[in-house]
Amino acid sequence: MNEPASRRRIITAGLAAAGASGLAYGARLASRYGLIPPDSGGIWGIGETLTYATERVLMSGGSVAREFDRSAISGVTPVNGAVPGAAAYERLLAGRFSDWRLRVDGLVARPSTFSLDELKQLPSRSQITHMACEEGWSFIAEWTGVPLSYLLTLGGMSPRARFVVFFPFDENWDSLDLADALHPQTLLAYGMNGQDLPTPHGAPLRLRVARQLGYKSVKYLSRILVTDSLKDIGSGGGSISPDIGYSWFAGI
Ligand SMILES: Nc1nc2c(c(=O)[nH]1)N[C@H]1C(S)=C(S)[C@@H](COP(=O)(O)O)O[C@H]1N2
Ligand SMILES: [Mo]
Repeated sequence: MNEPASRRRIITAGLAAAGASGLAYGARLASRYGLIPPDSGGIWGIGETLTYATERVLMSGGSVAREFDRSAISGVTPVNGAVPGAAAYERLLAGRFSDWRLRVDGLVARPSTFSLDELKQLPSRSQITHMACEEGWSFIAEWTGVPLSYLLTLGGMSPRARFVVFFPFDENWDSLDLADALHPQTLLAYGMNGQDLPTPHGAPLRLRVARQLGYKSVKYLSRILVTDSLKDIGSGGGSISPDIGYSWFAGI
């Protein structure tokens, strides 16, 4: 009992030493290649930088999340969070979102707003993917919507753009780097399992990011901002997550 325990200690100590120099090297590389996530200064520090940088280097070929057959769609679709209580949201919901507009602004040549009907007329994509919540539950559903890359191109995204920020009607704002924002599976979804997006799942429009945990898929969207820096938004960590103990990058 003692012996393996002490061996384990030695191995762990060795790994920690190797890990420390690896971390320093990794952090230098990450900084050289622009692989520092916006919350690297927070409690996640260097470990968070390495997770992000490793995924970005490993996945630079453009990996895609698995898509499933219709037969895999889950019968039960849990919900995270309450429907926003903001008066503005309640009013739009009562009017079945006919007055709702998505605002797209920031580093785009043509800042604009889109009604739900206008979004529905743009090219759409449907995909059946797995939504995994950090709380441990998950489900498979079909999502239909406009590829975010299409909308960004339509707006004339500036070459200075580095992040896309998503503001909902509640406090759960978030952002993506361009690798995820322009990824072909990143959708602005207005449909779920062949119907309009149900209210608790984020009506009228939500983000679907297939390669990250569920919390990155911001529901109840109101505004999309294209920016070159996240440091002046909220507490500067790129989303509400670092403020509440989760990391900005949630790749799976
Ligand atoms: N605006 C907003 N978006 C949100 C949330 C939220 O509370 N508010 N919860 C997130 C979390 S933690 C998860 S796991 C997914 C779950 O999506 P669902 O509620 O449609 O199942 O939505 C994410 N998007
Ligand atoms: Mo979640």
